[in-house]
Amino acid sequence: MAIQWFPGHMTSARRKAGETMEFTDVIVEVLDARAPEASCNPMIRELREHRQRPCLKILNKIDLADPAVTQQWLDFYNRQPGVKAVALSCKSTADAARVPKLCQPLAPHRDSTHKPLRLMIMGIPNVGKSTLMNMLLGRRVANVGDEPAVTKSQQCHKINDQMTLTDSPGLMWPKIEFEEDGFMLAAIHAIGRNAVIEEEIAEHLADNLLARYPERLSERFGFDTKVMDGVDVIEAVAKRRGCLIKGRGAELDLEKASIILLTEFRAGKLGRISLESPASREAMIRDVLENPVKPRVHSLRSESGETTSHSTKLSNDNSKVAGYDENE
Ligand SMILES: Nc1nc2c(ncn2[C@@H]2O[C@H](COP(=O)(O)OP(=O)(O)OP(=O)(O)O)[C@@H](O)[C@H]2O)c(=O)[nH]1
Ligand SMILES: [Mg+2]
Repeated sequence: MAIQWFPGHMTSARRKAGETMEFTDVIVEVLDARAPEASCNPMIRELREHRQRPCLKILNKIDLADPAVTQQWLDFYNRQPGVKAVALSCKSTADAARVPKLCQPLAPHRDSTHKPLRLMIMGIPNVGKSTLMNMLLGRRVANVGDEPAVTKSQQCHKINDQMTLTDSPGLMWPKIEFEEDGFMLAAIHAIGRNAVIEEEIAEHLADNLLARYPERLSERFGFDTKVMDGVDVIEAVAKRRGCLIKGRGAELDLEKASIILLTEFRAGKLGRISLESPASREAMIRDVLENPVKPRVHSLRSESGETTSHSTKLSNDNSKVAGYDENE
């Protein structure tokens, strides 16, 4: 089941972003370094290309991403016209302090001794935009939190006489083209809980980790991953951590195990991990184009070995799959 999440407030946020962009000199686009292209909103690129605005791409949360892969992404983005890419952690004062100096050369026409350079921070939810805003201002002007869609409206502040900064709400886009991107976005916690099923996200994350960092799973949870698939990993986590459904004997609580895997991945407990690299992304896109209708049935086995189709479970639970919650 493909993940889509475009809550109501994002329609107005998108319109407002388009309006503000007219009066912006440089777009500071914050991406998640663990999944830079999956977290790169095509709608933001369209808006910025329409207005021909230069862009500083910040691959944020480098403390959680694989350094070698982050370097590959920097090389990838720094080849794009009108783009400068850096990798940093917005939680670090020293890293955040580099941002104004990196933006200035991107708008050489703007003489900031007379007119302040106007920056707008954009990006998908929960990537660290408001954290950056607060760091640059040296005080807490915006709420931050490890939940997507904390910021619901724009706010502009003066950093100094030479620079202003606008923070904006996290923006998703109406249709995520590649199914795998939806799962990566959910794994990094950019998608609201109402639009996802934790077990399914964890299963995809486990598949990704098995393919890219199997040793991290073994180190963290102490099992041998050699003949495992994603579902096996969730079951093994449940066994290792003693996740049992109350009153149901030895039946494993796979939901609880899924949440453990997701939480520990998000907190960096499995080490620094990148969910995609330029090469893996190219291969993923090639695969989708060559096999356009390749239905992927997600199944979580019960202890008895009986298999339940996850897509059936999903389609019967409208509250979980709607993803278009106007009130969110
Ligand atoms: N590990 C790590 N966490 C970070 C970093 N930057 C931000 N965070 C955390 O990421 C979470 C989201 O940060 P926010 O600044 O609220 O993100 P946002 O992009 O403004 O999110 P929305 O307002 O929901 O769009 C918070 O828990 C931050 O503490 C970083 O460099 N490393
Ligand atoms: Mg915010």
